[in-house]
Amino acid sequence: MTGRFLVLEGIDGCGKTTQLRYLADWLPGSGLMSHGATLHCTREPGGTPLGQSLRELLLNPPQESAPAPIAELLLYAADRAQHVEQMIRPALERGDWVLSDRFSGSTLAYQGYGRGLDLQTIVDLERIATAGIAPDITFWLDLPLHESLKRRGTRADDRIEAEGEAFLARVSQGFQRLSTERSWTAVTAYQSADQVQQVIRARLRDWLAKALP
Ligand code: T5A
Repeated sequence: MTGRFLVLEGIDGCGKTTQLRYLADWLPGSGLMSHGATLHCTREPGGTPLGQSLRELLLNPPQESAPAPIAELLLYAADRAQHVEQMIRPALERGDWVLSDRFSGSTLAYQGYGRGLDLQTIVDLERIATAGIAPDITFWLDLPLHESLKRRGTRADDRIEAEGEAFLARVSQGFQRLSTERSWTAVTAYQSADQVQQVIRARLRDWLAKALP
């Protein structure tokens, strides 16, 4: 596997999409990617055509179709299995770079710490769904809850966001624990988008300098 797999994680509204766009503009000309490598930007849920359908079912289900917690967990795992098989693994095998808005850390944070589902079951499912693919580096955008709520403003909540503040607080604590346990790169997201981006770029350069021979 010669490519690189980068992931952005964090609570809703922490700025992942914004940072992903900045990285997508900068990375190809940054000199960090090897010659001929392509950058693929993607997200979970919804990184494949099947995943796009699953995303709709998960976030905006038709009335009375909202999944029960275990069904929700399995749908996120199905989205990931398809994403890895159809998109991420082939790209990495070609030597390309993949930049994903969320990956398996989100399932531990939301379904594990948020919903209270068994963490070991989630780790077992992660192993099945990812089939050995793991991010090379995960940036955790650390944002206080009140700022996340403020940034989301009056935008309509999806089904997960509508779980409310106590749920999001558990998710947030989960991300904090995961960041330590999994040695993620923590970035303070409570600063301007430009400042966040500069920190991410610096941390990425440092990491690549150590990771590359
Ligand atoms: N989920 C997902 C699970 O429960 N389990 C799983 O396994 C997975 C994979 C996905 C939902 O599914 C859940 C988690 C989610 O609830 P989503 O729409 O993909 O839903 O994810 P969200 O994270 O909710 O997407 P958002 O668009 O809400 O948040 P982002 O991408 O983190 O934030 P962004 O960049 O869109 O920014 C939000 C707002 O803040 C502003 C932006 O302009 C925007 O208005 N902003 C800033 N403002 C001030 N300072 C900054 N530094 C700013 N950066 C951005």
